[in-house]
Amino acid sequence: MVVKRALITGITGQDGSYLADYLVGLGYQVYGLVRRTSIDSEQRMYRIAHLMANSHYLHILPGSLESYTSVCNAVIESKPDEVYHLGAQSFVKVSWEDIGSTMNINVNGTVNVLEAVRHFKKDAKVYLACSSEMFGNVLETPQRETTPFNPRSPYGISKCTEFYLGKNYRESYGMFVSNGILFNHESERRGLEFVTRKITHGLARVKAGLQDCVTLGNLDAQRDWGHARDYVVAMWKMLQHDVPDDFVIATGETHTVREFASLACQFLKLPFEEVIRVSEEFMRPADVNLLLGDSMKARTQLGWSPTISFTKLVRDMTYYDLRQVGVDEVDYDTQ
Ligand code: NAP
Ligand code: F7E
Repeated sequence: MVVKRALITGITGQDGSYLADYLVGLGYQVYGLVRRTSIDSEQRMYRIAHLMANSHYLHILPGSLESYTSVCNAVIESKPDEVYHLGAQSFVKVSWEDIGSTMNINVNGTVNVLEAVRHFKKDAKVYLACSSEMFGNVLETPQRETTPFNPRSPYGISKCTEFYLGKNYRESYGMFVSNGILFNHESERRGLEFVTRKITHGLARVKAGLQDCVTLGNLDAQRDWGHARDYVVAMWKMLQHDVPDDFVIATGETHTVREFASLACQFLKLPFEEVIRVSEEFMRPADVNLLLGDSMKARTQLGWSPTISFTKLVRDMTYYDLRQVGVDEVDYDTQ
């Protein structure tokens, strides 16, 4: 049997780590591009530490997306059948505070990946991590592949550019480049800066008596939240499809930040009005108010569908964070 080889950028992040788990499980040899500063950081490497213990399947290649040379070296060394380009400055709020890095990493980084593949492994199939943030101030609901983009943040603009780069390399060079338009997906491995994990981690600390409350921004924002473990399967399925294409990946359900926080409070038996506060500090210059995806194309053409419900997502994240702060979950109602 031929063993497939995959190169993942962003392997230390939420999605990269779940994708590495999935591909190793399928018998792939997995190569991960990791920044030098992160290789030495236990905090940055924690999501793939369990895989590092089995280095027969996982290979770490030092490099950064801004450095064309390092991306070329990674492609030459890994000789990938499939490239999953997940590395990015992915936090929307920071994209206003540091637009330069956001564009350098997300736009120039994508050019570097596509050029390195074009020059050194043109037959590799490429996955690009596009985003529902491209729909921004939405022009249609639900949002699907044909919905016009209307981004509201520098991050959203960078992802629109990534989308068009993918389409252009497909059309100009005949390369297999697929764009995944993924709606928000979360997990126990989500970064603490994103609202879902900020809520579950913060409330677990409140329950443990380590802080009084969790302070948030826009509680009315609505998101179509799925679980990252389901979404990495969609990435893989896109690269097993006969032709490269663009696919929306979403659950088809939307919930407010308030609903997410209130459900987490219910699981922990905490009074929402007392433990959730609001501050201007966490508001954005322009927010995306409503996201709701229609993933019918992926469901019919890729045979993909989400398996983890909103309630299970909130419950799993909440109890995970509770265990992290040393409180035993069995004392709480898990229904
Ligand atoms: P994440 O947890 O923030 O991970 C980002 C990854 O990118 C990390 O491994 C990070 O490495 C790496 N990275 C950042 N700058 C880099 C650079 N200059 N050179 C090399 N690597 C760099 O993000 P995620 O949630 O897994 O998302 C994965 C991708 O999907 C991103 O492109 C994101 O924009 C996109 N996306 C995410 C969602 C979502 O809801 N999660 C939805 C749609 C699209 P370090 O550890 O070194 O920082
Ligand atoms: O915000 C509101 C905030 O930072 C969600 C990234 O993975 O998904 C993610 O981007 C909503 C926004 O995710 C706080 O204003 C309220 O309306 O968790 P978030 P995001 O901006 O939707 C997309 C699809 C990506 O592609 C991105 O890479 O929650 N909100 N209060 C807050 N958000 C944060 N972070 N912190 C708060 O205190």
